[in-house]
Amino acid sequence: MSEETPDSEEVQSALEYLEMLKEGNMFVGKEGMLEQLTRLAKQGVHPLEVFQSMRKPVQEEKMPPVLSSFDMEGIARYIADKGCKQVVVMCGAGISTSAGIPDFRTPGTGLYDNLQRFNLPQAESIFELNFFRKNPGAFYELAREMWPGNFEPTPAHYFVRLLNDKGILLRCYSQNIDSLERRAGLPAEKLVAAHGNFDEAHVIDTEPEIKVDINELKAALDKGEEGWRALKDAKGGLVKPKIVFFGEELPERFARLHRQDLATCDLLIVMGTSLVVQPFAGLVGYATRTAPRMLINRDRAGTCDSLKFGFRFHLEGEDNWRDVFHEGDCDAGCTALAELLGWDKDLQALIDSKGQASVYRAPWVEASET
Ligand code: CNA
Repeated sequence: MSEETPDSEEVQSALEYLEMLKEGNMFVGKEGMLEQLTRLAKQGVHPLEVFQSMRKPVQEEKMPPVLSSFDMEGIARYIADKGCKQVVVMCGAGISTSAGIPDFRTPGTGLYDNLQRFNLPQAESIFELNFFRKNPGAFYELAREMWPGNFEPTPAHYFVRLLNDKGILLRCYSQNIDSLERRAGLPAEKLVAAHGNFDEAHVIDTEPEIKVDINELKAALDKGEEGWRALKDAKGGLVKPKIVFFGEELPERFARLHRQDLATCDLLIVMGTSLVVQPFAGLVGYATRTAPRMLINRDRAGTCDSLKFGFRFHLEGEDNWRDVFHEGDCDAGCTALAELLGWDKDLQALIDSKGQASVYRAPWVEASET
């Protein structure tokens, strides 16, 4: 995934690219531009990224509206009238904050504002491979705190489970590494843990990859520095849970499924994410053009001025034919949608029983199954 802080290789490559353009006389009479690009390159921003962002936003062909109203009521009506069966959910750290797991970017409470104790050059460094190679202790301490088992699913997690039990969930794409979707009872085939999780561990920088039992890593981390150093010696390298760091590839499952899923979805629900980490954020733009999209979040994210084919809910009239922004907490938003669909008792039963309750299929799914 990418949202990296500059490392020397990136800076080097960006500066070399600029040098090449300079030799080709690209900056004659445009010295100011060269100066600015050099400054950005030193921060790790490649000139190609700058050129790309200068391009005009991609124009989308408008469509007749696919919602009767551009709010949650409109979405609920659409689900029932259309008989949705292929809902895709995308979620991020915001669906787990009410479980007690901080997100990354919420000012004050987010992880990035609370990592000073690790003495990091920048907050993001804690999830960077280069930094981990040199200073694994910081990540290991954080991993110990966030280790699954210490937290319970939230109503938003049970809502995703509810969509599945109703028979209308195609897939849930999660950026979260806390595995709470699975703990809420979502079957493995319905989840794409796009940034990995704590299910498996591996020795970094090994090809073919050396796998390590995750419980072995957990036991080592519980012993503190002595434990992870001993594990490193025993395995011939640092062991890390299979969560995706900045600069690492996303799991093969993400690559294999996302295009087809988004091309066939009949509704996209996005929850609790700032939509700034790529390639995950780009999924919003892959949703088929006739599928309504709803963002449930504390703040706006992923609009088309920042994301290719992103949300258009901030645009007026015919410029928005399918997008809804429901401002607020994920739990409240999910509960409101369940209520509008007449599924609030089912949702509550799942929450109260910690996922043990059984739920009737959506009427249109039941009718098609009998
Ligand atoms: P982020 O960038 O921190 O954004 C979170 C978004 O959710 C922000 O827009 C918040 O305003 C919003 N938000 C926070 N709490 C709520 C709430 N209760 N209801 C509604 N909105 C809320 O996190 P992203 O997920 O967008 O960033 C992707 C990173 C976060 C992934 O790589 C994850 O691995 C990583 N992460 C995961 C966890 C986890 O597994 N629980 C925790 C922290 C970070």
